[in-house]
Parts: sequence; C-alpha cells; structure tokens
Amino acid sequence: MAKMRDLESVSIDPQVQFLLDKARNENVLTAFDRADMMNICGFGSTGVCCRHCLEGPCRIAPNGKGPQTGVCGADVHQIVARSFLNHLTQGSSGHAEHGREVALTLLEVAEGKAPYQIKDVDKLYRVAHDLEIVTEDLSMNEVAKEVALKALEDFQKQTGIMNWVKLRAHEDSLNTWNKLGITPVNAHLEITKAVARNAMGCDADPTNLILGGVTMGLIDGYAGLHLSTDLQDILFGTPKAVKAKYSMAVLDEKKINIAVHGHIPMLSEKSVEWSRRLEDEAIKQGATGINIVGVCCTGNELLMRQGVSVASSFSSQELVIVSGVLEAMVVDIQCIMPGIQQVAECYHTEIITTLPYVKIAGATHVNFEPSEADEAAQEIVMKAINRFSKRDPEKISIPDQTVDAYAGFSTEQIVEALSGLNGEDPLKPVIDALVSGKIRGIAALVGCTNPREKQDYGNTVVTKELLKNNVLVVSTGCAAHSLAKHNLMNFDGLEYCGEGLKEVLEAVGNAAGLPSLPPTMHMGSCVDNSRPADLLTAIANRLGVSMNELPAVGSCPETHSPKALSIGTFFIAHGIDVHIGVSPQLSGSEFVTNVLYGDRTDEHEVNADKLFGGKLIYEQDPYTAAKLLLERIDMKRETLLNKLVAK
Ligand code: NFS
Ligand code: SF4
Repeated sequence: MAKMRDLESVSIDPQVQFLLDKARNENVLTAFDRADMMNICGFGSTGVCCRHCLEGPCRIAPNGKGPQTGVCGADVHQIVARSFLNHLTQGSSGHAEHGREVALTLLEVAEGKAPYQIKDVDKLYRVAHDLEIVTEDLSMNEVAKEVALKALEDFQKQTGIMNWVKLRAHEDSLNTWNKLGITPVNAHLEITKAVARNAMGCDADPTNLILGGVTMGLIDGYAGLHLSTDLQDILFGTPKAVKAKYSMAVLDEKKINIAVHGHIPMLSEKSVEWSRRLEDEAIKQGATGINIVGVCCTGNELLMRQGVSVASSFSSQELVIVSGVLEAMVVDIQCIMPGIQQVAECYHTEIITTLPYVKIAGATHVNFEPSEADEAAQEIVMKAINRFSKRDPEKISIPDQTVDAYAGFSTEQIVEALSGLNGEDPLKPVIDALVSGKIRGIAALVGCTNPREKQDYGNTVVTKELLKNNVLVVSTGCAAHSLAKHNLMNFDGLEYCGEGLKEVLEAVGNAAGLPSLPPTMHMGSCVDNSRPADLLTAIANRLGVSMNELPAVGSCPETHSPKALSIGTFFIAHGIDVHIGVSPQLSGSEFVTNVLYGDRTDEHEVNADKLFGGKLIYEQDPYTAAKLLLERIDMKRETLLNKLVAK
C-alpha cells in the first residue's frame, strides 16, 4: 500500500479532514487516497505520449535518448500540441453540450412543452434585441422561441460568425480572431474539425494546432459560457445578492438530505421545487423535512438563484456520502467521479443518474427530459425519502460549523450595486478606483479543486495575496467554494483586504445598504465565467480600450478539469493572462511552452502574448503565482494609465 498523506496535507478544511479520517477508519477509499496510490507516468505528465492511431502508442524519450518521433514521424512538438488540443476539445465540448441542452429547454418552454416559466422577461427582451430579433408583433413565448432558435443556429450554421460571438465579444478581440482566421462558425462544426485535424496524418503544425485550440476556447466561451448563462438567466432568473451557508455541516441529521451534483440547473431547480412539495412525505418517514445541498457547479447554480447551501467542491464530493446522512446524490453531467458509486455502496446513499449519456454502473437511473421534469424530480425526491429508514446510526457523523457567504453577484447585480454611488455612470466608481490605484487590478479566481492537491490551499493563498495588494477578486466554480468556506465571502474576510480595496468595497456596500461588499464576489458556476468576461468587456468599452489592455488576470490554482483549460484559453484569446497551478502536461515540448508561456519581449517569433496580449502562467507555488500576476497587472496598469492620460 502506498503511504497516504496525513490529513493536513490533503485539505486545509478541518471538516474535510474529519470526514476523510472517518472514511479511512471505515476502510472506504476516496479520491484523495486513490491519488496517493497512483504512480505518475513521466511520459503522460509531460504530454509526450501519443495514442492517436494503432501504429502506436508512441512516446518520445526525454533528453534525446531513444526515439525522437512516433512511427508516423510526428515529433514531440506535434505530439504535445495535439494532446493540448485534445484537452481543449474535450473541455469545450462539455460546455457546448451544456449550452445546447439549455437552448433546447428554452425552446420547449417557449412551445409550452416543458413545465418551467421564464423568470427574467427583461433579460429575454434585452438578449432578443441585441440578437436583432424584431419583437414588436411577437408574444413573450414567440420571442423566447426566436432566441432559442438563434442559440441553436450556433450549433448548425455553415457560414458566418456564431451569433453569440457577435452578441458578446469585444470588437477588438473579434478583429484579432478574424485576422488569424480562428473565429468560430458553429460549435459542432468546430469541435468536429478539431477532432479531425488532430487525427493521425492531419494537422502537423504545432502553431496551427494551438490556434485550433484557441478556437476551442472561443467555442467554450460563446457556445458554452455566454450562451448558457444568458439562457439560464432568462429561464431561472438573473442572480441577485443572496446569503447562504457553506461546508459539510450544511447536512442536517434530522432531515432527508439530497445532494444535487453536476452542472445543468434544469433538474436541480425542479428538485428544489419538489423537495418543498413533498415535505409532508418526509415528515411521515420521521424526518423534520428535506434538505437539498449542492455539490460542484450545480451547487453554485442553486446557490446563486435560490440561496441553497453548498456542501462540497469537486475533490471532496465522495465525503458528503461518508457523513452517513445522505439519502441520495442526484447527478447530471460533468465532474461526477465514478467513485461515488463505490463509496455509496458502503452507506445507505442512492446514486441517481439522470441523463442517457451519463450513467454509472450500479447506480439507479431516472431519465430526465425537460418535458417530463416534474415526474422525474418527484420520482427522485420520493426515492430519497424512502432511503431515510435505511440509515445506519453507527455510521452517522457530521461536522457542525457552517460558514456564511454572500453570493449572487451577476454582472447586473454588481452594476446595480455600483449605481448606488453613481446612477448615471455606474462603472465610473470602479474606473476611478482603478485609476487612483485604490484598486490595483481585477482578478477572477476560478476553477476546481483537485484530489492530488492540498484542497483550498492554492485557491485561498492566491486570493489573500491579491486582496492584500488591493486587487478586486471575483470568483466562480469550485474555487468560489474554497473561498467561501474560508471566510473570504463574508465580512470577516475584509481583514485580508488592502486599505484601498477595503475602502471601495465599503463605499459600494454602504450605498447598497450593507456594511460592505464581501472581500470576494461570487459570480456563479464555471459557465458563469461569462460574467467576469462581461464585466471586463463593459469596463474596456467604458474606457475605450481593448480587453488586453486591462490590468485583469484569471487564476486557476487547483484545477483538475480540461474545461478549466478551455475556459482559460477563452480568456487568453481576449488577452487576459491566466495562471494555472497544476501542470497542463505540456512540458515535453519547449516549442509549445514557449508559445503559451512566452512573453511579448521574447525573441520567439509567435506566442500568445504577442498575438493576443495575454499568456498562460504555469506556477505551482501560490505565493510566487500571486507575485507573477501582480507583475503583469502592474505592467498593463502602467501602459493603460499612460494611454488614458494621453487621451
Ligand atoms: Ni468547473 Fe464545475 Fe468544479 Fe472544476 Fe468541475 S464542478 S464546471 S470543472 S471541478 S470548477
Ligand atoms: Fe504514433 Fe503517429 Fe500514431 Fe501518434 S499518430 S500513435 S505518433 S504513429
């Protein structure tokens, strides 16, 4: 048996340590321990192993000792670039599928075939107007149908530019992509093209392959993030500031506990509704009610719109089950560890999959279609209720301290809060603060937690270092979970902020009737990375500059998912620097790392910084990472201020 890390090395969250200890004592294996048992392969981890055809697998020996090309003649740079494109294609296709599912749901709702109501009618009309849909003679449902059809065109059209790129992209960024010939036409076409060009015997130019990867970033950003956020806001409401609770302690021993896990909010919204409607059935079973808790991004979606409590981020998802009080874990798509089924078999928890293309051997499947959402949600909640009596009292143990967090900071909500200070020109207070230096820059702290990494450590250290240096921090995804649990989304965390930043947060908060804004602002799930992008686009437009001129960065200290790579690439395509704290498995090719990590001052002819004005920063140590991000912020700040003075 491999030696397991001690509890403090696994997570900085004592509740996660507590449940991992319980799991170990009960001989239940979870991702943290499986990570310790895994031998890391030197070829795979540097990206030099190719399995693209049956002449292989081929691997390139490091240090020039052994074969330097695959059987087909592919060299190490081609192989590494292809494996990078592979990751990006995988990441963006997940988000594109998410967008398409939401678009189809909106269409069914508009046609009266699915039991949801359009919650944000204003946003529907705003989006319709910006998509140039003539709404005058149309009913609300007809407008919704037109919007849904425009969204679906982004998976069908054969020429032109994707509708959502036209709708949301900054003009200067779009010009850059057009010049490079990488602007996407439709998501399915581009994903198929990426898979095809990546096959044996196709694209063998590493630069061209990386540019193909940037198109995948744009697919992620527009067919995935922006399209999903816009349509989800229309369907389920645009988030407003909300107070909620975090940590494993949100589980309630007296209630039927149901964890909703995955990404798309269609099912989880209905699960919340039915948990309220079936409360009496729970009471009949001896429980005091039904408690829905969130895991991963579905948790973020429900938190943002319904204030539902969040139990766990990605890496500790199995430990929610180890509490012994979870009746059911209902999953849809993405970031669902198959391991939850093995863990569930050690307790009374029922794992329920819901989509025909995401099943887990051994789990229960309840098919979910938007048109039959009520029936499915009712069946799922009843299954959970019926599990309550199967609990093993010997195995029950839950930590008991929840943490308060403020969330719900959609771009619309931030602008509304800012208009308390300046109703005419809401962005002016932020811009004044940026110019005066009270705010040094803006950072989006995003991405995952990863069982190989010390949970929450990188996410919280980078954040605290940036806050201390007066960087305004917004957050999404599982990273937001790390920040919330460690008091960085409630007023206790204001102590980490530098004076200038604190002053601004308090001024905006006061104008909105609060003691302050929280130290970091939760903008939602990973598809809601569209929101920081929207905020930065608005600031750039207000200043009359390109996005790559803003002192803005993204940081993803603990990622595990290729989705984080494709989202990061989306930001780099706008010239926003992105830090990643976990190896992106590229180090086998100096050429590829030069293109991605290279600086605008490098001799290397082509690199991301030169093409887009932003680059990838790979740095494992969170303190060093924060320093590197601040350097880039300062570099861009100086140029921007000079430009503004000259104007
Ligand atoms: Ni994002 Fe959300 Fe979490 Fe990472 Fe997975 S849940 S889409 S990929 S692990 S943040
Ligand atoms: Fe080997 Fe080339 Fe086939 Fe890859 S594509 S497995 S390098 S022969």
